[in-house]
Amino acid sequence: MSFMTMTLRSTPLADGFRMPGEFEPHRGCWMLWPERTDNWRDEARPAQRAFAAVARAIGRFEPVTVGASAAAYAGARAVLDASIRVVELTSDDAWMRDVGPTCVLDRRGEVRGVDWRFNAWGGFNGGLYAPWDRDEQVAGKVLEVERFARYRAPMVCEGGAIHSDGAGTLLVTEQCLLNPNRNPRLGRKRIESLLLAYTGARKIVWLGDGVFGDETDGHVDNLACFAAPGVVLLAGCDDPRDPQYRISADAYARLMDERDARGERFRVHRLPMPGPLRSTAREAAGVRKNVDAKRRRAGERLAASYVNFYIANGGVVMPLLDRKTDAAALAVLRKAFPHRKVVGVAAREILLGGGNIHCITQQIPRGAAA
Ligand code: KQY
Repeated sequence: MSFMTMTLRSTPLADGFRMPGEFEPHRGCWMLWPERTDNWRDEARPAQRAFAAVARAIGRFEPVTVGASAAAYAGARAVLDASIRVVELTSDDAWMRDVGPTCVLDRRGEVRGVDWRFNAWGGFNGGLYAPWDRDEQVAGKVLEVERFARYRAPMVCEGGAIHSDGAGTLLVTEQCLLNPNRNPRLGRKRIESLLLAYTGARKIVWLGDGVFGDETDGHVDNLACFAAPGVVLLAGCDDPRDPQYRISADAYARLMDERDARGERFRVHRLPMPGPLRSTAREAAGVRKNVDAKRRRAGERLAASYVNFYIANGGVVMPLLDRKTDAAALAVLRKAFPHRKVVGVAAREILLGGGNIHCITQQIPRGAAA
């Protein structure tokens, strides 16, 4: 028996594999440990406490594994609950959604992983840091630990740029996936056919822009996601003076006009928009400057969204972002997920790093036991 992850030359679609919905059963969840002091303030300590709280909340529902570098391992082990598995795994930052594998599943329950090309959300054309070579290796390493075969996709993509309903539909944004800083040599048609080939989906539903100010160039996982096939949660905005208003209205209109892969219309639950939230002078001052990483400036609007939650087995772990809107968001999520326990985790420290709970997690589908 070989323990080396096999890299397959075919595609998930050709082999009868599909990307399941996040709401389908999980084997567990992977995360990474934050330590970049040029992205996480105050030596990354507040972010580490927030990540540990997310791991603890998800750990109530399913097994969690956290990858930490050799240098950070002992600290991570000390802060994370004993029930969380910590493995040595070096990365450039801590966004497992984007650098981890996108898992696909076949009818017999075999799980395999798609390893997208990663360029730190835009490479040298607006990307967030350089280098990113250690991030590039994360998906392959996770697949090796999980003993899953790997598909190496010939395009730049991040896990946060795609949502699947598990029934043939993929939700994406034009702002991100057609951005020239991802796949400048590929046109819309080729991008569509590669996305379908590597997720096993049959139809792509294109939204326009992502959340206002989202430094990922508008990842869909901050704007909209599936609660079930045909059921979408969307970041809403009620203030016509807010630049988010047009973005949310456009996404809603597109969803109303569209059908999913089964030919069904979408039912859309709108989540409230927190804030608008901005970073404070104290928060920005706690981040070390580095010419090779995006600068964090005081007063910048944060791309805050309640859509950036994680669906676990029997649970939903949502970001708490704004006392004025948290309860209303919780109520929407409870209604959309009547059979799951919705748990909130204080998430401002994650938001300050440019993402949220969905961005720092990656589920592994349960599949059938190997
Ligand atoms: O949206 C995500 N999936 C990740 C956010 C990454 C932000 C990097 N600073």
